[in-house]
Parts: sequence; C-alpha cells; structure tokens
Amino acid sequence: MTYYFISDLHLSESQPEITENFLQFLHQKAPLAKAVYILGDFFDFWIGDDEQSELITKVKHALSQLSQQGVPSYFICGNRDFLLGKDFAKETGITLLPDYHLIDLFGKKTLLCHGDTLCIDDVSYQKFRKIVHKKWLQWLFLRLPLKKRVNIAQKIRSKSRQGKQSKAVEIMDVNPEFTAQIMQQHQAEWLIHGHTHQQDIHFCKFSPKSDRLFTRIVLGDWHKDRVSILTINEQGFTFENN
Ligand code: LP5
Ligand code: MN
Repeated sequence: MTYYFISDLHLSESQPEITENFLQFLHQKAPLAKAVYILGDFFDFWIGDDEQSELITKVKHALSQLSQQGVPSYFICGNRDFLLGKDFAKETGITLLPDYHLIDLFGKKTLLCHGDTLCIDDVSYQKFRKIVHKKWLQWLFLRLPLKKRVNIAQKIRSKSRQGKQSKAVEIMDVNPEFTAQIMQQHQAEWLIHGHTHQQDIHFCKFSPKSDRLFTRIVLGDWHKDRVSILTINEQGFTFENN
C-alpha cells in the first residue's frame, strides 16, 4: 500500500523532459499506488482551465487514465497554479483539496500543504498572495482573453524573478515558529510540503521548551534528469530521485 507525494514539477512547454518524467511516473509507478498527491506548482503557471495545449492534453489524458484504473489523485494548489479549477478536476478525475489537508498515514496524522503559506517572513509575497486569492479578482481575470492573461502572468513572473534577487534565502523559507503553531492547531505529527524545493526531512520541536517533535518532510522540485517522489508505505518513507 504505497502513497506518492510530488510537487514543484513546474510543467511547461520549455522543459518537455519533465513532462515525460511525469508521464512515465503516472504510467509505471502510479497505477499500483493507493493514492497520488500533487502538492502544488504542478504547472509553471496556470491561467485558467480553458487554456489548451499539447502538454495540457497529454497530462489530462494521463491523469484521467489513472483515475479510470481506480487510483485516486489529489491536488493542492501552489503559488503558480492556484487558478487550476473545477473543470480540470472534472476532466481528469483529480480531487481538489484546500490549502491545508489532514490525512492518516499508517496511524500518523499528516498535514499536507504547498508550503507558501508557511513562509510568513516573505511579507511582500504574502501581500501578493492575499490579493490574487480574492475570488472577485480571479473571476475578473478568468474573463480576460487568454492572450491578455498570458501577458499578465508573464509580467508577474518577471517581477517575481526580479524581486527574489533581493530577498534573503531565509525569508523565502518556512517560519519555524509559525509552522509549529500550524502543526499544533491541526494536532498533526507529520507535515509534507513543497514550494522551497529543498528536499529534506526535518525533526522539529513544537515549542522551544517541549521535547515533543514533529516530522517536516520537504519535497524537491523536478528537473530534466532528477525527479523528487516521496514514497510512503508500511515500511516508512523514502525519496526517489531518478
Ligand atoms: O514562483 P517563484 O518561486 O518564482 O516565486 C514565488 C513568489 N512569486 C509568485 C508569483 C508567481 O511566480 C507567478 C504566478 C503567476 C500566476 C498566474 C497568473 C495569475 C494572475 C491572477 C490574478 C487574479 O508566487 C515570490 C516568493 C517566492 O516564491 C519565494 O517564496 O518570494 O513572491 C513574489 O515574488 C511576490 C512579490 O514579492 C510581489 C509580486 C509583485 C507582482 C507585481 C504585479 C505586477 C502586475 C503587472 C500586471 C500588468
Ligand atoms: Mn511554490
């Protein structure tokens, strides 16, 4: 009984090898899984379910094949693909989950999220996030012509790239105290997230004075020659990188 967790594939036409790696994962490993969880930044950016391309068609087809094989797949949005919506879910059989979602993994209460909401020291990003998550703004954006939407997304991407150059690495990481608070609120023992691309396993204190620890598993991003697949089964967890 194996669960797979992946995030930060950043699928795009400019990196076809990553799409091929993902399709290979869906065809070879995923059909035997109990479930597949995609924790955001699946696409490099998503500007609405009405966009069509060869890449999108291939990915949708492979996901719907997986659900026809009886393997459930789940999606939590990232900061690049928060506009992925109900039409995509309907076409592929994937289930959309909220920003934080709890599951039981072999008796361990596990909290899943993309990871961006834990980076509260990145104040300008959190302000930006609050704005682009406004439902009315999304509603308006989705009614713009596709070309205009691509144009806006590219402008935001370029601002984001510029802005990141002057941000210290630490502020783009999760805030440890806030993360511990969130874990406490959800009474969870394990946390799985992506976003920072820093594949790792951390053992963290719930508070400076307590000895109680939670496990924070960070998923890595995907490259043409390196994947990052977290595998969890009865034996425990492992990362697969090729
Ligand atoms: O993505 P990454 O890793 O490079 O950086 C993120 C944060 N950046 C973002 C922005 C995304 O990269 C782009 C999202 C495109 C989505 C599709 C369009 C949807 C439009 C919806 C409208 C309702 O998430 C970055 C973090 C970094 O992670 C690390 O955590 O620091 O945050 C930022 O860079 C945010 C900036 O601090 C502020 C952004 C300024 C945007 C200015 C908008 C200008 C609009 C021009 C429009 C004509
Ligand atoms: Mn992200």
